[in-house]
Amino acid sequence: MEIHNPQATGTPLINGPRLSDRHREMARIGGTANGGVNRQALTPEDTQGRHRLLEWATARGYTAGIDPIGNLFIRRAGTRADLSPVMTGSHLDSQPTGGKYDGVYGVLAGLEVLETLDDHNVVTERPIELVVWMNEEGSRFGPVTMGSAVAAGAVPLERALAANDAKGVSVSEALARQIAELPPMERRPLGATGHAYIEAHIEQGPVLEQEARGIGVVSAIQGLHLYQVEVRGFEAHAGTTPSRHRKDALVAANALIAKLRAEVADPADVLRFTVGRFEVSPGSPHIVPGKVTFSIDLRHPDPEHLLCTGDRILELCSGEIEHCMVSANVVLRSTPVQFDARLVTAVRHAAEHRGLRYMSMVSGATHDAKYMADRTPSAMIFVPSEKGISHNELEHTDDEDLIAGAQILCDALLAAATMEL
Ligand code: HGY
Ligand code: MN
Ligand code: MN
Repeated sequence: MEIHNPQATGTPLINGPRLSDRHREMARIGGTANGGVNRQALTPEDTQGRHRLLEWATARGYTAGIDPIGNLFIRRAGTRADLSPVMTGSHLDSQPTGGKYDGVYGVLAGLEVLETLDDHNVVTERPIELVVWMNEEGSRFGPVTMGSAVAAGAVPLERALAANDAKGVSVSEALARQIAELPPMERRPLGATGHAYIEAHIEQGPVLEQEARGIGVVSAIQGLHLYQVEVRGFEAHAGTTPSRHRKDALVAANALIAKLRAEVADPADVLRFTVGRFEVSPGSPHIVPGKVTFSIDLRHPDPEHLLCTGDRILELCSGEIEHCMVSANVVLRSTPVQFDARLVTAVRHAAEHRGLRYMSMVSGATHDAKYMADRTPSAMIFVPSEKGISHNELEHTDDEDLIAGAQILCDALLAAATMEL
C-alpha cells in the first residue's frame, strides 16, 4: 500500500527499510524453528532484545531509564525538559509460541519515529518517550499487562515482584538478573504518565483484513477478567478404587467447565471465555487426580455484562461438584477503556491525510495502553494480521502494512505534541 501525499501533512516520512530490517533482527532473538518467537518476560532472550534496543537508542543519544517493575523508558529530548512527554510504546516479551509482531511492532515503530525525527532534524518542545512495558503477555509470570498495571497502581508492586514462574523463580529475582545484565541507567519512579500516549500494535484478529482496511483507529479496549479455579478431590489407586468411591478432580473439573460454558454461552458470539491453562496433579497415569487447577480468561466490551458474568462464574466455582470441592479467586479484573476522542481523531486524520483505508474498531486483545488510558490521554493504531492469526508462530503482517502504521504513528505523535490535551 503506497503512502500518498508524502509531504501533504508536512511530517517526515519514516524509513521503511530500516523498520523492516529491525523486525527481522528482533525476530531472530528468541526465534523458534516454526518461525515464531519465544521471548518470555525477563528471560535471557527478553534481556537480549532489550539490550539490542538500547544499543540502537544510545547510538542516537537517547537516554534510558527503568522503573521498579522493569518498565524501560527511552527518551528523545525536546527543547522543554519541564514539559510532560509524548509517549509511545508496547512490549518486547512474547507468548511461549508467539508471533514475530505482537508487541515488538509497537516498540520498533516507536523507535522508528524517534529516529525519523532525528533524520529530518525535527525539533519538538516536548520530550518523546518510548516505553517497553515489562511482562505484557502474562505467560511466564501472571498477571497479563503486569508492568503497565503496576505502573498504574492497579496491581501492587510487592505482589508482582513476588509472582513466581513454573520453576519457582520470582519476578524480583529475574528482574534483578536482567537489570544487572543491562547497561546502567537512570532509575525511574513508578507511575509514568505523559501528555499523550499512542501505541501501535497488530490487530491480532481478522477484521482489518476482512474489511480490506490497512489502519485500525482503535476507540476502546474490551474488558478482561482473569480467574484461577482449584478443584480438590482425593488421590487414589487407579487399579483398586471403584468409581463410586472416587473423588476424581479431573472428572469434576471437566463437568464444571462444561457447566460454565453452557452458562456463559453467547449466541451473539461477543463474549470470550477461554480455559488456557489446565494442570492435573499429581499427574501420574496410575493415580486418580486429587487436584486440578485451571485459568479462565473472560472478555467482553460491556462492563456490566462482564461483571455479572464473572460473578456468576465465581458462584458456580464454589462448593461441591462430582464429590470434589471447588474454589476460585480473582487474578485480575481489567475494565473496558475508551480512548481519548481527540487523539483518536488525530489518528483518523493522519490516516485520511496519507490516503490510507482505515476503520474504527474496539480492541479484542488487551494492551498496556489500557492502563495508560486510566491516567494519560491515550489511543492505539492497529495494522492487519494475516488471517487474524496471533498468539501463534504463524502470525504475519506485511511490511507495507507495518510501515504504513508506523507512518500514522509518527504523524499522530507529532500532532499530539502540539495539542492541548
Ligand atoms: O491476551 C492479550 O490480550 C494480550 O495479547 N496479551
Ligand atoms: Mn501484545
Ligand atoms: Mn499478546
